Amino acid sequence: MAKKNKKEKKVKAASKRVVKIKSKKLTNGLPKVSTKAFGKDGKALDGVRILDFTHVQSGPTCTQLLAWLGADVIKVERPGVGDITRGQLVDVKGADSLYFTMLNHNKRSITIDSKHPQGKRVLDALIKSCDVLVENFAPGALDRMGLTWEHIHKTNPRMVVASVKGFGPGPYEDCKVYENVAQCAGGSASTTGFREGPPLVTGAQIGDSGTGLHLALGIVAALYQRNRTGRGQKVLAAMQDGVLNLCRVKLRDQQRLKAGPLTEYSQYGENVPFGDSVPRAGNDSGGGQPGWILKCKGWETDPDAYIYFITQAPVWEPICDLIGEPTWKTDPEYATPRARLPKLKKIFARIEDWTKTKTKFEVMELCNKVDIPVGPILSMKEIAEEPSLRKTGTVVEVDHPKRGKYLTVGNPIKMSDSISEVTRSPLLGEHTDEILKDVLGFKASEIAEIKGSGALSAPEKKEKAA
Ligand code: CAO
Repeated sequence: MAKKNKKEKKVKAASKRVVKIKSKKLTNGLPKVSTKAFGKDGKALDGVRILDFTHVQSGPTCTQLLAWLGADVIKVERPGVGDITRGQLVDVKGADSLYFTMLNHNKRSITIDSKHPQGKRVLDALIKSCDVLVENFAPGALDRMGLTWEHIHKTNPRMVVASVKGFGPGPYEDCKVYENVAQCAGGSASTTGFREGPPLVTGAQIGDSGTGLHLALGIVAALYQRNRTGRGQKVLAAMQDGVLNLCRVKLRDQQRLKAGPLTEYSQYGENVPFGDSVPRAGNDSGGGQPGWILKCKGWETDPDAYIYFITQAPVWEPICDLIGEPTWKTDPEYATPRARLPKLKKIFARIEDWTKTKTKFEVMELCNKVDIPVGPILSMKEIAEEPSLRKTGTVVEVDHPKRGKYLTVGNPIKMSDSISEVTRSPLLGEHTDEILKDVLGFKASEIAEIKGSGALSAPEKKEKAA
């Protein structure tokens, strides 16, 4: 009997193992499917803690996004000063600037002098308790603080160390870089603007915010890989690389030049020869469907009374009907995309005669009814007042204790099971005490010692000699 029992137990244990293995196979190693309502089971990056050593725009864009996705972001700032943007482009005296508040939502702030021995002690404690360090200091600055990759990796081998730099390894790797430098070095400026004019930078912050987005993706991927390997890694997003990635289609065109002129550029229709590098293409569309910006009713006084109009080939007939040129539907001079290419300037001038009789919103309505792709040139005022953007949380009103209510751009990435709420940016050092106590577990006596050392406060200003 005892023997039988033993055997039964063995079989049961084996079958349990099989069930376990089978169920693992069934769920692909993932936990059971949540039964909670979508949006009620936490956030995508819950449990991830970020040591945010970023400043200005590129780095803060990245960590703000991670905070919206649920990470606990602890922003380390220099005592007394903080992120330099707090005091840049100030519009409300005594309050953090919009430059700062709009890039640092959902974060906590601690002030630490990273070069003070007690400051280093706090930083090491943060390195041990965080999953990711994100920084965008000038090249070498992190090393000069003593926070080399070797030191960080030894202190916390699981930590991901993510950096924005202006350039990757190469001749410019030591350079300090701001937005427009990156736009120029990444190929955007040389391909933006009109052929007869100088290179132009664009209003979209593709160097700063664009690179911050690239870095955020690298961080999330590194955290995913860490689930398998158990270790952290370095993640680098160089601003030149980020801009070039966004200018990918222009490097495409550079290579197409070898095969002959770029026929979709209006320069081709105007019989202007191409040189040996991609020219500026004004408002030509980057794809194979010709497009241009056209005046609408009121353009004489309203600088934004314009519309982007795309003469997409499949909707050529409705375009002809709308603008009152029905014969162009069958006229061999206009009926095919190839026949139209050399006449784009004339065609757009004719379409503009029509758009000038309507507001940009009337053009939008009429064209969309027949599937013609058009884009009204929306001013920032119009965007700020657009009810649908408020409804989706893309434009959000936030309350701030020192500046009152202001508008910001919320999380542009909408997830059905990780809902972002936008909370205000922290005041300088607002969370220093709670981080020392609750996150790092320092005792009251240790906190007093660290604070007493001056590592967390601004050096007192020396009195001026009489
Ligand atoms: N405690 C003590 N020192 C601190 C500190 C802290 N909490 N935080 C920063 N510092 C120190 C740094 O250690 C550095 O000192 P050293 O030069 O002695 O090493 C110093 O502050 C200045 O840092 P920085 O060189 O990064 O700042 P900067 O204003 O001179 O340059 C920028 C700014 C943006 C040009 C440079 O950081 C950079 O090139 N970053 C990488 C590219 C980037 O992100 N550019 C986008 C900026 S947004 O347009």
